Amino acid sequence: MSQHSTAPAPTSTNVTATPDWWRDAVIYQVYPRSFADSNADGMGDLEGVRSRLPYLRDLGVDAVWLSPFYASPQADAGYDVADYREVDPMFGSLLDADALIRDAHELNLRIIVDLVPNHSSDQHEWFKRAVAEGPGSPLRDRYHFRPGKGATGELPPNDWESVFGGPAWTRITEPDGTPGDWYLHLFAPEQPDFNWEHPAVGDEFRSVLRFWLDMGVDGFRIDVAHGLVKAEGLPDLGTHDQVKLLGNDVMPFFDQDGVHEIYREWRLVLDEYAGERIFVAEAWTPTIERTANYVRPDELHQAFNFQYLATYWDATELRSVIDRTLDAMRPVAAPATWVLSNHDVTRHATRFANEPGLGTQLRLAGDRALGLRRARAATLLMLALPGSAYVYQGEELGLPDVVDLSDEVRQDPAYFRGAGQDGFRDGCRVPIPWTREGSSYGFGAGGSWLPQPAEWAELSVEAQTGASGSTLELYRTALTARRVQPDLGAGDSVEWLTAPEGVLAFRRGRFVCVANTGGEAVTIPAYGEVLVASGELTVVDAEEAKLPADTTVWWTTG
Ligand code: TEU
Repeated sequence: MSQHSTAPAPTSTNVTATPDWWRDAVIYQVYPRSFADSNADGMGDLEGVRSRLPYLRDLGVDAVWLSPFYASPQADAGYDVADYREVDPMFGSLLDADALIRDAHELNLRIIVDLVPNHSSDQHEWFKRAVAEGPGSPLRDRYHFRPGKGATGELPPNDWESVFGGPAWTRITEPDGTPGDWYLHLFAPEQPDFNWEHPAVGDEFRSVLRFWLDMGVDGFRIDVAHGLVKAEGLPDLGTHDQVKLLGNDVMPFFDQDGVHEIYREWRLVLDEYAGERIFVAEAWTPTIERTANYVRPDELHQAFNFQYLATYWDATELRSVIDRTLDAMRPVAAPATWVLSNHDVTRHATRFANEPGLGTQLRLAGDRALGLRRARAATLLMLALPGSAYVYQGEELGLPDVVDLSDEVRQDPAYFRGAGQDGFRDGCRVPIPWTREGSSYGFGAGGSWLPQPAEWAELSVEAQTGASGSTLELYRTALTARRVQPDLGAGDSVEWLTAPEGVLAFRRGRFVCVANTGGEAVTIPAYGEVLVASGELTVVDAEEAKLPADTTVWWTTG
């Protein structure tokens, strides 16, 4: 937080002006339906989030990113937007959004909203009219409508598959009842992809940006930022091994060079507004080097580091991804980002409770205690790295994924279309336990849309607050340290120190971070004073300390 000593000055958004605040910001992801429920309908809402803002301020984060709360039929938990300028009644109203933004700013928290430009809901006005107006409707050009192949058009126009499984095309029934054109949806059928070659689409989204910027938001997380532009002619892929999100070649529907043009235009809009507002790209690209293209100086500010998220708890692999990330970001002068969990992947406490190589969507509980120990250590490692870090709601409580949800309560469309796909995302979306007792452990007074396990009473905010050694207190201590210590978070490099096998050690100014990813305790030099540790460390003498397995420690060296 090198620049956080800057004198407070009012900005248009009322938060303290801190130049480059986003370069080392810790950004907390709120998944609104699962955070806090103010009206006892079992579903979280904006009022619920507002009531918990003091908790987020005390946790020590800089900004809050909210997953979508727009008008939506909720076919994909709000990532199917029917009206980009409305709040879904399930989450509240525009007035609630306004109150939330204002209150957050009073508390010096910034608000980032989720923008979903790759596709709309099939209940969006444009799409409904495109279908209802019949063949030849000019609104069809705003999406990807195509005639089918085969004698009667009975086959999809190309071989692309949806990320959620099955064909990426659905055939419509024309107003006269006959089978008609097909439309493209890289996700669920209820999420038709926009045609970004059509100027009306770009005009609309620049206007939507302005709508929320005028509301006072501090930035946007761009959903599927890699997907907006499709290769000319929508060419067949010719293979069915097509929906792996990382490490593939560039796909005709992902990471096309044309997307960068869009972001250069958006950047001009954003920069008209005071207060250093930002864009963060949700861009799944084959390599971190290609991710760096999204954060060139005239494009977006940050991009999620999914290569880091997909790395197992292993010193060699972690060091390699950290080096590659920093090397890729340096030439474009963008901050690295670090993320371990979000609403699309198995929580890191559960990933690390299991064997490596199982991917980021599993339904195995694994060794819970081991997973939690590693998750805490992984978080401390992440928070010592230069750049910006993302925390997903509930990870500060050490929540695991809920792996035994029954099919009746699951809502993730990826699960139900999952012909060979992953799609176990409900397990990381279970509502937050705030209290030991009460309906849904304080989430709300009306139960919770996904059932919470009974063990979560002891993982609640209430149970962990002030409890020495709790995961919540570990996060608070680490986040506070980041806020007050200039050397954590700042810069664009780490100085690696010699360390035993399975151990990562690096210096960051007046700090040393040592992470033991191995299964045995190791003896390491006592680098200074222990600032925070994810487990019990034995200081042997003035020179040496014993670092237990799966533990990270931060030292201050002077
Ligand atoms: O996700 C994009 C994406 O490709 C993956 O995260 C994907 O959802 C997952 O691997 C499928 O199993 C974004 C959102 O974060 C996600 O919640 C949405 O479902 C998706 O876009 C569509 O909007």
